[in-house]
Amino acid sequence: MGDAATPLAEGVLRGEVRAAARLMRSIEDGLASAEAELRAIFPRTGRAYLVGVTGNPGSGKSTLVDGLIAHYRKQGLQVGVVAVDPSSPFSGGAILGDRIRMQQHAGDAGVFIRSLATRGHLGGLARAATDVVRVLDAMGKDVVLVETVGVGQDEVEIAKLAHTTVVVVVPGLGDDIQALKAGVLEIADVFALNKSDREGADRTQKDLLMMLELRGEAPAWQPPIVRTVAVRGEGGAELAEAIAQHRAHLEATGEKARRETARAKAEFLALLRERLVRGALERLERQDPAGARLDAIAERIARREADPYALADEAARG
Ligand SMILES: Nc1nc2c(ncn2[C@@H]2O[C@H](COP(=O)(O)OP(=O)(O)O)[C@@H](O)[C@H]2O)c(=O)[nH]1
Ligand SMILES: [Mg+2]
Repeated sequence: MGDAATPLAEGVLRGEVRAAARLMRSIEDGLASAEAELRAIFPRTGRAYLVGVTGNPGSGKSTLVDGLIAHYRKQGLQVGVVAVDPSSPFSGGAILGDRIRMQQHAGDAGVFIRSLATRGHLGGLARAATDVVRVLDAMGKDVVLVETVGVGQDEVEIAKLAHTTVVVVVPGLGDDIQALKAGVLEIADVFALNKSDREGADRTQKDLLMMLELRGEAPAWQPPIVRTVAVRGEGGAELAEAIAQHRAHLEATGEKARRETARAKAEFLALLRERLVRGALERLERQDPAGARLDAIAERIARREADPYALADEAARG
């Protein structure tokens, strides 16, 4: 400890908000200096319980997250929140709305909320989200809630970070329930059927149940469907209870450790891929500092002067 080379890590491990905010900014900006700090905090991470909340825009994710924050704070737990919305500009719509919805917690030192948007992340949004969650973990947050819009591949990647993933659905899906992306359904550990004050909640619940039953052989964990009216705080306690039960299931079956190992493998492979590609591109650049080497390769392939297999082999070997 006391390593002057990683001043932000020192602050983060002491739970300092300012150091955490600065490190998150470096992560989001893709600064190379962030990596040393992340390495320094890594041994002190792995304590936080990660809950993903995913679903379509407007389904009530932020309102539900707000209720969960209040619930966990009442239990005396420290809470971190990462709201990921790649579709919104940094200062714009959804994220600003999220901030307003969660601002009742703004003065609470036991809550840290961070938004992530589209700015230049080197390793992509999933990479940045992983690292930001890690900072919250190192700060001593007991629970970290990750809100993502359930649309793209990036979001499904981010959802895989979580120990428990809550998929938020709303009434009126009706026959369109198939429109729920199969990938999103597969990651659901708990369903929140939000806006249950609206017409069609019974029908949607039935459709969801049927779809779950169609999945064939009895799974070790059947995702419960919790009806909520997030704007009125209804069903929040039941949702937290369903999350707690899923956590107990993961811990009792050894599945929690298996998920963590699977996640570690995916992260290692992603980093390895990134480093190998970066290394190869750097070698190409050294051969031609003007940066024309990559273009020259592309042109040779396009003109059928060389095949991409051979040139990729050559570039990989260096
Ligand atoms: N009628 C109704 N409206 C809700 C409910 N939960 C959230 N809303 C509203 O739905 C809108 C979107 O909510 P928000 O939490 O921002 O959704 P997000 O985009 O998924 O994060 C807001 O106007 C909420 O007030 C609910 O249970 N019932
Ligand atoms: Mg939101």
